[in-house]
Amino acid sequence: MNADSRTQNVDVYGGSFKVVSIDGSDIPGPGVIQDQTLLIGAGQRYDLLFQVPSDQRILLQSSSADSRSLPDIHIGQGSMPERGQAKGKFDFTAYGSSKPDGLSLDSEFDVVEHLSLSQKAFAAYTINGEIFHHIPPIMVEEGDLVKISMTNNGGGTHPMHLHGHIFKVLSKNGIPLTSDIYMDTLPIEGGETFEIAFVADNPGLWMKHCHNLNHAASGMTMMVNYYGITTPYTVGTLSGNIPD
Ligand SMILES: [Cu+2]
Repeated sequence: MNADSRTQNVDVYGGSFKVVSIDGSDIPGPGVIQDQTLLIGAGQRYDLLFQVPSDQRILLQSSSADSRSLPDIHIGQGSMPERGQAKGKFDFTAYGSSKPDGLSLDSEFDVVEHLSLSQKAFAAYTINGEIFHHIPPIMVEEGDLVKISMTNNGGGTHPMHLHGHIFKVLSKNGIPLTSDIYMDTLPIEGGETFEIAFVADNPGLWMKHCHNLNHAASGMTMMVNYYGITTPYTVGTLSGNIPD
């Protein structure tokens, strides 16, 4: 499943299932769950594995109060499951198991950055109080181990997406994750702080932005740049490019 350019809350009714991967990265040891709501950030992808009952269908229903919510999805045949409030909110921070892979809060990081996500007047969405392209890039060397903490100091959800890399989610609100979760887009709700880490193994000039695209277009966009990589292109309408 994926969302569109806005975050979706998807209720799953009528059968047990596993979340086997997020953003294309497998989750080790996924457990069987039922009647859960999945918060799927804009740009995220979830892979679900169902046990379809013989006499009842599975229903996936977006509960976002948004005219652009996803259409209902029916799987299997038989009676409709009872709709209503899903019993729990899927918590990826305590789902699956851990296979130590050398990347943890105890790792020695070459680059450590903090990003404060917020907003200011005129509906501008900011990172560290600035909007693109006034936000300084995060500069890395190939091979660096990079840790970024991000706090949503405003309202709403910011699904923060990094191009060119997948990152490991290390902690939420200071509490280390008990499983190995890799993503390329992490939804951060108001008041939440996450720490993520990645290996700088793909030299380039990469966008890091909120995947709620009207937030991205309103400032919440920055770059992760490798030293020594340049581009002839410039940012802004003077270049002749009109941003969408
Ligand atoms: Cu956002």
